[in-house]
Amino acid sequence: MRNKNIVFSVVGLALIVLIFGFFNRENVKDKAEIHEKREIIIKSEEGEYKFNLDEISELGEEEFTADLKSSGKAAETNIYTGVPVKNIFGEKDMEIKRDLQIIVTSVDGYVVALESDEILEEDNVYLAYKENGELLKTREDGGSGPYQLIIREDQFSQRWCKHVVEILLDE
Ligand SMILES: Nc1nc2c(c(=O)[nH]1)N[C@H]1C(S)=C(S)[C@@H](COP(=O)(O)O)O[C@H]1N2
Ligand SMILES: [Mo]
Repeated sequence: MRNKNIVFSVVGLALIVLIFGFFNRENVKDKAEIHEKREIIIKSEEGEYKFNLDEISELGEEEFTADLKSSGKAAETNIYTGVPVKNIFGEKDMEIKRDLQIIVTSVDGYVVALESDEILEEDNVYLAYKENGELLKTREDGGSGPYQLIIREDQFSQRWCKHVVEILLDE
């Protein structure tokens, strides 16, 4: 009797995993396509918008320095080119209210959470597409792009989400 219950539980769990995996398939494929085309999606309750590199670079491009701490290496100061994340939402008149979460998702499934208050700060949170004058390479080409989140004031780089495909303003 107990064995039977265990078997049912295991089969049940396996089914749940398969079903979720099936529905997630399209999602994973869409993200890979966006990554390959150097696009990015901005999302909130108000809607969903896709940008390409040209469109992003017109949203107040800035050059700035930030200290990258890669695992197993000494910190290095790099020059990045990018736009403040708040400008991307501003372009679509999406209001960034205080005390909200911003969820940044990458093509490899890495997810980073920020507070909307951090996005609103000056000179802190950027979506970068160049490092030391060169376009960030894709994951396949061994880079951290095409887009990487740079949080200048973070002491460590674990929230510097590489290969960003989506930024969600979670209301
Ligand atoms: N997409 C993605 N971004 C990521 C990570 C990751 O695994 N996937 N690792 C983070 C961590 S822990 C660090 S320290 C920085 C730098 O990573 P690196 O050590 O690979 O250069 O990227 C961050 N961004
Ligand atoms: Mo890290």
